[in-house]
Amino acid sequence: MYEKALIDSKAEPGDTVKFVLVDPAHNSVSVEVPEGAEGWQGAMNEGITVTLNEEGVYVYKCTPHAALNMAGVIQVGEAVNYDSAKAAVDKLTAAAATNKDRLTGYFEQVQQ
Ligand SMILES: [Cu+2]
Repeated sequence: MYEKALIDSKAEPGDTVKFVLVDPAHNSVSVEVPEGAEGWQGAMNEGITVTLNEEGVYVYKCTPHAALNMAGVIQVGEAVNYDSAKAAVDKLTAAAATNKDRLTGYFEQVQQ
């Protein structure tokens, strides 16, 4: 599991987030990023470092464990893409088989 996976976080534009692999068979892939921001596609069994340059809400998941709702939320500055981020969270949650309240619980902590 990633050190920071499944933990909501608030960052500032330009901050770097490092996903550290501490357990095999995971990755980190962005699902929703603010307009103008670059998404990321972490390889399986590798950590990834991403720089979050744009303000907004970033939603990410672990591809092989999306069914477990293994996903997270990072808020960078203002939540300028709140609605589209919420839509991404709702979509991931609807597709998940278990832990239905996990990601929505993180998203509830996003400050508007
Ligand atoms: Cu995983």
